[in-house]
Amino acid sequence: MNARSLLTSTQVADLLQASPTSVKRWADAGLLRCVRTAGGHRRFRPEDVDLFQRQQRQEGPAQETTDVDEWIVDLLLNRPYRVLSRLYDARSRLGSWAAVCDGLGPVLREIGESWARGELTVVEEHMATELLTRGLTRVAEGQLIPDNAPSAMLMTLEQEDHTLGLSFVELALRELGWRPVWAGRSTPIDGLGAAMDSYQVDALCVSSSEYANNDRRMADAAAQLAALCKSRGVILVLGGGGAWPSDLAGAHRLTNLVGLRAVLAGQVLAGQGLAGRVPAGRVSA
Ligand code: B12
Repeated sequence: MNARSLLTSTQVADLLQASPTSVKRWADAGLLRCVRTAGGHRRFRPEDVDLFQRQQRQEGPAQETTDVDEWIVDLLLNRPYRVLSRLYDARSRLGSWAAVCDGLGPVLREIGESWARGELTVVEEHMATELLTRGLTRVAEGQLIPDNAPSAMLMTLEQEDHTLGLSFVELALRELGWRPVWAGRSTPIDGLGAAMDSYQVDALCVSSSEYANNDRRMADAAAQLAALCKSRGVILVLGGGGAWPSDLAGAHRLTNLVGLRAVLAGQVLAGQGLAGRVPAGRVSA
């Protein structure tokens, strides 16, 4: 294709009547295909813009990624009822809590970038993310899970305070009929095996944010976790934007919650002894 027939983000924004920031966000989220110039700028083929436009029309305004700015306004203005109503509205449109939480990824990333650009203060960032966490917890705890349901321990590694990914995991788990067992933030690997034994967990879900960008440290931690899980027959799921190794035997490396549904439902279908403990009707992906 001739480089001159490619469109810039601003030209696409004009065509779609959106802001260039939204266009870049759609591209980065993989919703709108783009190519990069040698200088790293995004360029768009007209047919990809056309396809995106048609998909948007078909799917209507249901794409969670399109209302990032509205989410951020409600979070920053500390509107708990609006946040809850947004969560339930998104659930009704997107069909699963996993999809809702994946749709919240761009909201959090935008909050992080606004903070890094100096547009949000640390206090505002804390307030916005606390409000979201509280909303997610409130929704999650409304879904009661029987004590004998399969369970997953949720944790982040030591020095990792980013727990929102775990709140996402909790919602996705409960919807599948799984019971979350919170170890939470900055959990040491020492003593983890004993805890997994006494709580008899079926899976270990570990979240790490982009802050966890030390490849070596992440690879070491992942190997230790894989060994602990393998010897106990526990499913290991490594999620979030951190630098987990991508090809570790004995671990599922996931970057979204919809994938978690697929992994856990797959485990049940694979008949690994959990099927009898999952409430009927809860296991389909
Ligand atoms: C909220 C937030 C905080 C909050 C966390 C509150 C909380 N309870 O979680 C607080 C204020 C505590 C915080 C602190 C810090 N933060 Co902070 N934070 C963020 C922010 C805005 C969102 C993090 C988040 O929840 N991401 C969740 C989603 C969006 O990201 P994700 O990891 O891609 O996960 C997706 C999937 O993988 C899936 N998923 C996640 N986990 C799991 C797990 C499983 C099992 C599965 C299946 C799926 C799954 O869910 C998501 C949606 O699909 C990010 C911005 C960003 N880009 O992430 C910065 C960010 C991560 N923070 C950053 C920084 C620098 C810090 C601090 C060092 C700031 C400081 N100077 O104190 C500290 C570090 C604290 C620590 N020791 O961990 C930087 C890291 C940059 C870097 N590469 O180092 C970021 C990227 C902001 C930025 N743009 O600069 N932070």
